[in-house]
Amino acid sequence: MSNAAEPRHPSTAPDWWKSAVVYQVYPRSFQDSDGDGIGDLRGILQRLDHLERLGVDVVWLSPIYRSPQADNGYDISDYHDIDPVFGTLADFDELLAAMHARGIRLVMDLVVNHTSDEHPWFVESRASRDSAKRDWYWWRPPRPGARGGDPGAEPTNWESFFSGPTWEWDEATGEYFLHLFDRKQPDLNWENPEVRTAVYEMMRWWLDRGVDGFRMDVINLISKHPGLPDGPVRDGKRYGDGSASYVNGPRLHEFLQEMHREVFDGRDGLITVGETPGVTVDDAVLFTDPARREVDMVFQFEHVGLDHGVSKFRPRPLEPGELAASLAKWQDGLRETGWNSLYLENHDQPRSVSRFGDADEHWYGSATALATMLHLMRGTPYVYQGQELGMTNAPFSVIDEYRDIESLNAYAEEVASGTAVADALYGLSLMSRDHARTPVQWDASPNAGFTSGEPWLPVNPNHDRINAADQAGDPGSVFEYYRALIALRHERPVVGHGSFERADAGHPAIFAYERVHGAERLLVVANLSSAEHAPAFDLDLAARWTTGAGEPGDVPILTNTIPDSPAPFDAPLAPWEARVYAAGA
Ligand code: TEU
Repeated sequence: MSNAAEPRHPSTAPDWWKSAVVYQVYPRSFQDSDGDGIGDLRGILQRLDHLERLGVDVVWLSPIYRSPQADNGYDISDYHDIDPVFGTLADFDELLAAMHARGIRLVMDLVVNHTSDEHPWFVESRASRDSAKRDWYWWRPPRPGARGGDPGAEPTNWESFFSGPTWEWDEATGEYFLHLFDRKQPDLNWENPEVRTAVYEMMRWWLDRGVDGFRMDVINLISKHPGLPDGPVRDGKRYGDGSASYVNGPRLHEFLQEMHREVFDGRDGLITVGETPGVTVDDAVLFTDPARREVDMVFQFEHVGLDHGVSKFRPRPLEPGELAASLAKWQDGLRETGWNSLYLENHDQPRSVSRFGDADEHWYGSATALATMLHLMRGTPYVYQGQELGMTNAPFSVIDEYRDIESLNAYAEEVASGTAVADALYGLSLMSRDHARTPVQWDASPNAGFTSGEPWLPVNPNHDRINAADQAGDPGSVFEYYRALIALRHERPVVGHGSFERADAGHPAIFAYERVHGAERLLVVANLSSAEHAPAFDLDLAARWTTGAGEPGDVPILTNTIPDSPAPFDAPLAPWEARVYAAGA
């Protein structure tokens, strides 16, 4: 069914990305081509048929640059080269050309809040206090009166995203450097114009090579409040919360607009997405208002933080309706101006069918109902590798099975502060980033077709029943359902360009919304629970969609029930049933 002979012709409209679907490749876990157990660029090349068949328009590639891999490539030591574990620049050029030949655009991960501590910029910066690059990073003396290296002597009390303080003592030059993430990820000082010039030059280098845009890692952390004040210490916490000093910092919009002028002006057909933890709806409007010329869209974090308890690794169960309420709030907030990314998964999040669905009792239903809900909202949907197969969380039960630096640090800190091992492991079993990082399940063979060697992270044993080989071409599969959803966005302008109006007025587990674009209308009704529920709607909507037997609106154009049932829009929904109705086109 592949249409490789007739490549799709990507739209050239300035907002083409509104009708596009992005697929994220985490290269380490996608496909290994050389048997070292780690995915690589030539592996991606081998699997382009899968992406083309799915119908995605853009691939976002997580970092493949040269890196010591302390944070799986989010610690870059050379922005102008490919890490040998992933391949070479020649492999990269070949992959890019092969994607373009199939009408697929390629977006690079741009990690410029920090570099690796092994980047030559940082090596030079740390060499001496009067190094020409000293000021490219954040160096500070110990707290007045304290002795460098002693606990509490750090210049601020901030806690790192990866546990422990955000400061690392450098004995040789007698100062601390700032790292919001791991100690091997020192933060660049964007106050220094030389840093910004170097970053923009690097971005142009990749665009000149042919890439189609950037996903900008934690881009809303690049501007720090230069005073670097201490943050509040919350209950039960050892360190302070410094986020007020670096989330959406004072010069952020200035930097993004400068980047736009220096890098993107005069180049067409690109896509830019800012990863922005802690962003509010109002901030997101500013980032993505086209008139402000910053970024096309953001990744906001509200819905993936709903289940965090006192910490990410002490999660709480969600109430029915919480997820939909949060997503609908973002739909409303960006209804006039701005644009959002639609995502439930990425390489930092647990698998959505395990987290928001019912992977045990209603695996197919919940994987497809969640997909329906997400893909037909206003915004640009992102599919994370394996999500289109309904991949689930890993069944890891001992700490030795985990690899992720965030998980390992959080576990060590929990156990050191008295948490029972079983409780610390329970937190990881729900929230570890490694759940997203087990190898893609291509087939039922011993390593799921991912590698001929020993995979760097174990393959999920359920690959014998959840895998791409079984699903492609099977009309009752999660994969084919995703394919249909992606096709709907391409075929119907209402999906990319329509308005959003929430429509349900009954049980909180039912999420229903209407999309309208000119005469074209779409109604999505999804039961996001494992119980049957009858929907209720506001009256206006009922009047618009009760059209009488045989009229459009009575028969869903897409349903995740097997076999399809021609249910009217107000018929009760089975657990995790989702239906999509169309009219007027
Ligand atoms: O993540 C930034 C981020 O804020 C979080 O999602 C983070 O990964 C963590 O889960 C907080 O609990 C980006 C990248 O996506 C992530 O993989 C990197 O580790 C991080 O930045 C540093 O570059």
